[in-house]
Amino acid sequence: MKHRVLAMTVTLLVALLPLASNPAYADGPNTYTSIIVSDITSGAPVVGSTFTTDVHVSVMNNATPETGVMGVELWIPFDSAVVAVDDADDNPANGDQVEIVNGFFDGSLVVGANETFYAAPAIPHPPECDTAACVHIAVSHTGGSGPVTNSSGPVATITWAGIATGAAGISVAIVGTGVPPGSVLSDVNGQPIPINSISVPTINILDAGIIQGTVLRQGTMTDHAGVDVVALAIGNAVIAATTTAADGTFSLPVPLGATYTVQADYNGYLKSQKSSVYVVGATVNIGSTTIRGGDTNGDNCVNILDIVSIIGKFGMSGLATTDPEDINDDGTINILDLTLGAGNFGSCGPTAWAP
Ligand SMILES: [Ca+2]
Ligand SMILES: [Ca+2]
Ligand SMILES: [Ca+2]
Repeated sequence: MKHRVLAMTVTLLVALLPLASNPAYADGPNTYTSIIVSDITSGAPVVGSTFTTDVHVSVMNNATPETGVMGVELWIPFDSAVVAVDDADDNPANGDQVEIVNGFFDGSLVVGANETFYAAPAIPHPPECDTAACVHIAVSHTGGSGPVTNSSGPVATITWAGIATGAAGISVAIVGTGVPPGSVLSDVNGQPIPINSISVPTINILDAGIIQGTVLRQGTMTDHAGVDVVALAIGNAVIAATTTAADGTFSLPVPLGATYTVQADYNGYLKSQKSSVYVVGATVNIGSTTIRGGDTNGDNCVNILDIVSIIGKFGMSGLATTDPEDINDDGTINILDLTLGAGNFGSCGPTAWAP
């Protein structure tokens, strides 16, 4: 028996040797392509709010002649009971579009298709789009760098609207059965380039919690509108972003059951921050904060550099509200702005979340 086991082992090794030394296995294809749907780049994956993901194309050549990508056609199925595409052109008459972007292509974009199907399309399509909704885009470019041989970048940004809790079910349909086709890349001669891999995150839509609060600007002569407020998750990823209304109030939809840091930021002011905001109920009100003026150079401290730049423009008027030395946004740089800076001299943000 021992002899027989040994003989089988030897036979197996011999059988495996040609495979292991086959260069086609070791090196893979000479041209390697992938389609990557990014994780959430902004917004929040919650019911009643929107979030964005980017669609990236990547191509790498490891031998000459190199294959270049001149066209990208993608079919992106998703579960329309959970998410919908938020119309990029805000025109309901032509259905729901996504935003086609430069990045992978650097020339003038030529868009052959940009449409969302919530029912089986009338045009040739992959089988997934019979049962799921699908985003369909086709894009090429003229000018620029021509065929893309070794690069990775976005071709589209999709804004999704959360409709119900559950998995968004986003995927990329690669394989079509003959005609109708699946997603495909094209070279400059109109020949298809195989897609070697896809990468799509699992995105779950959650019930929304709301963080409410108020941000007032010290010394403002206009109103309290336009302060940027963000909710950050652990690791400082932006989960939700908004701006204040004229009375300084804001409302940030975020996924329930997590802890956030809320930051308020406005041109010319120190940041203010509230950490450890645990959103477990439907709405959490974190109260009000007053942000402190005088940080003209945006380094989140008020020091001699800021005072010098206010003095340097002292007496100027008719300025845009975006002028950083016009702290109180009245269009004039005068003693009121200098006093704000002098009063906060030596302070750095983020300041405590306090009235
Ligand atoms: Ca539209
Ligand atoms: Ca400063
Ligand atoms: Ca002023």
